[in-house]
Amino acid sequence: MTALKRIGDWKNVIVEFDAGIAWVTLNRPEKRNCMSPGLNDDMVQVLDTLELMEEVGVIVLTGAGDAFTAGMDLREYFRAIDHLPHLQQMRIRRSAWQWQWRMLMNYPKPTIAMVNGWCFGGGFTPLVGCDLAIAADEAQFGLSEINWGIIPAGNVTRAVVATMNHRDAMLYIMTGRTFDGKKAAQMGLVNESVPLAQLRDHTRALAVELLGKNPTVLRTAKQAARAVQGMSWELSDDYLMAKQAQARLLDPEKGRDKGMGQFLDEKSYRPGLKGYRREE
Ligand code: ACO
Ligand code: V55
Repeated sequence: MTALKRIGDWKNVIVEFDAGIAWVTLNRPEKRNCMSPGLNDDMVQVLDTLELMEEVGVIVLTGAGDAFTAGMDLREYFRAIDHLPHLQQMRIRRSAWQWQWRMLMNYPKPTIAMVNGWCFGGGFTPLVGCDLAIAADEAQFGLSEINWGIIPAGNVTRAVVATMNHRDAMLYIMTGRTFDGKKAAQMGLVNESVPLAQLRDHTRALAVELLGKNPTVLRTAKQAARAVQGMSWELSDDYLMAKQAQARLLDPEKGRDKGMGQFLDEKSYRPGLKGYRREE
């Protein structure tokens, strides 16, 4: 494994860089990486920073120790702010939603959630905010809100119904039962699950695959896949043609023309089977 280079100096998040991949690790292992206002503020800054770093092509979100994240911090994010004026509570909630879904869902670079362990409640929002997710077979997920007397808010319910089918969503929202990584993959909450010992290498391989794609086109494709979800077919068709025209205009490597030239003229590759040669 190549050496990871540490970037920045955040209290609650470790950011390491390695050959185009930024490994973002929620780092409160003694608190199972539960999300405090401080951690949320750090994550807003981390995502802002990585967005502009040319050398960062893919982001992997994971957790230190044996948790991905135990959800929102019941002490610091809930009880400690109960007595604050509503406007101050709203400000504290803002940094949570800001990174967990607003920033992640429209992020200009591909994002992968690498679920290494516990993933509860509020953890589902950044999980679903990431484009792709790989879990350890051993990871345990749960919508535990019902177990401590709240409903899954903070857009957790929205994230769940966007990824799980109606029966599964209802079952886990209403019971708070836990399920493992294999079950999460079977339900489509994550793309796949692998033994914990293979999780990092497996995730790296997916990240490297994404690094091989044209970044302008990849960004446009993933943002479009989110955007069309709220559109009629009429609007979506027009939007997608416009986005494709925009991507073509913005693409410095002129991928579309390269791809066609290498297939139709040179006959040097088959787009159904792999990508065009990007160098040259
Ligand atoms: N909020 C605040 N503190 C937490 C949280 C949390 N969500 N999760 C864990 N911690 C703290 C514990 O209070 C404990 O702190 P302490 O050492 O100061 O006493 C420390 O993290 C370790 O927790 P343990 O419970 O001892 O760890 P264990 O490995 O035995 O269990 C587990 C891990 C299952 C994740 C357990 O900590 C747990 O149930 N956490 C809460 C999960 C949850 O319901 N999250 C909220 C979801 S709802 C929402 O996010 C809106
Ligand atoms: C919850 C989660 C939140 C939040 C408020 O699931 C409540 C409970 C993900 O953030 O801001």
